[in-house]
Amino acid sequence: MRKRRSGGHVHHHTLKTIRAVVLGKDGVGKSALTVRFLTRRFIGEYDTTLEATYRHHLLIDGQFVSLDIMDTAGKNSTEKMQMCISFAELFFVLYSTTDRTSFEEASLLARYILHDKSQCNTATIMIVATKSDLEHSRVVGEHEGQLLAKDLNCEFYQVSNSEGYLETQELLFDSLKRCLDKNKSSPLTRVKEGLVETAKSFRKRSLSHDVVTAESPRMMRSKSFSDADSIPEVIKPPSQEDLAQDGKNNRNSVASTASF
Ligand SMILES: Nc1nc2c(ncn2[C@@H]2O[C@H](COP(=O)(O)OP(=O)(O)O)[C@@H](O)[C@H]2O)c(=O)[nH]1
Ligand SMILES: [Mg+2]
Repeated sequence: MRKRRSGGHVHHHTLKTIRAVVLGKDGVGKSALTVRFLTRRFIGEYDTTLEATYRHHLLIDGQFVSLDIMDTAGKNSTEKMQMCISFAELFFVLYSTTDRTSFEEASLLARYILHDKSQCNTATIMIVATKSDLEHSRVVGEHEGQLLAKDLNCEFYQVSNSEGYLETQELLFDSLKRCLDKNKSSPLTRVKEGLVETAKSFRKRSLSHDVVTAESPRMMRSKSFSDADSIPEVIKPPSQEDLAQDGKNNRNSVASTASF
């Protein structure tokens, strides 16, 4: 599973931007998942009204990716959904395995995105069931989530935000990879690049060195992140010009979107 991510080939000159949004009923674990994506940590209590967009740099199969991820909160109005659809190409639609109404809402949200004409060819939707650790409180079976995803031709993941980070990291990387693959020009290009990647992957490197998990003090904006220990080291992305510029944009663009 990790080999796929450890290709040694690095495209120094390209930085792909992927915009993602995390959706779902309040309480399903959107903030918990976002924080797992960004810091690998689980804090337990999150500001329930905080809506924010974070920028995160990663390296996936030799491709530098700048991920803008919006953690939403509050009612999912039509206006808000339209804004999310125009913002993002990648959608994490969450429901809690312990809350059937959240499952129904997730179904509506995913259908809404799919039926929006401007997104029907480009959106990548991941249906994510959360709180799989709370087996005793489960009211939505795993097969129900699988069926929904199959029905909508989306991907399905069931995760626990509270127990470990590997499955949430896997979800993140798989979804970003899908977005990158969608952007690739042709099947032939894909085959060629695949061969190059396979050859390069003989030069094995460890996951921890390949996956750039940059995080920044902007997370300190929320009280929930005030524990200095929860801020992992900042790993400098290697393309200096691109990323110096990007860093500037970053400070401007990372802002609360509480005005939805
Ligand atoms: N046991 C468990 N609790 C979770 C999980 N995900 C989130 N929570 C908890 O559920 C509550 C709501 O999570 P939060 O991320 O704030 O939900 P949001 O409103 O969708 O952003 C918090 O108390 C979290 O600690 C999970 O996978 N397992
Ligand atoms: Mg939240």
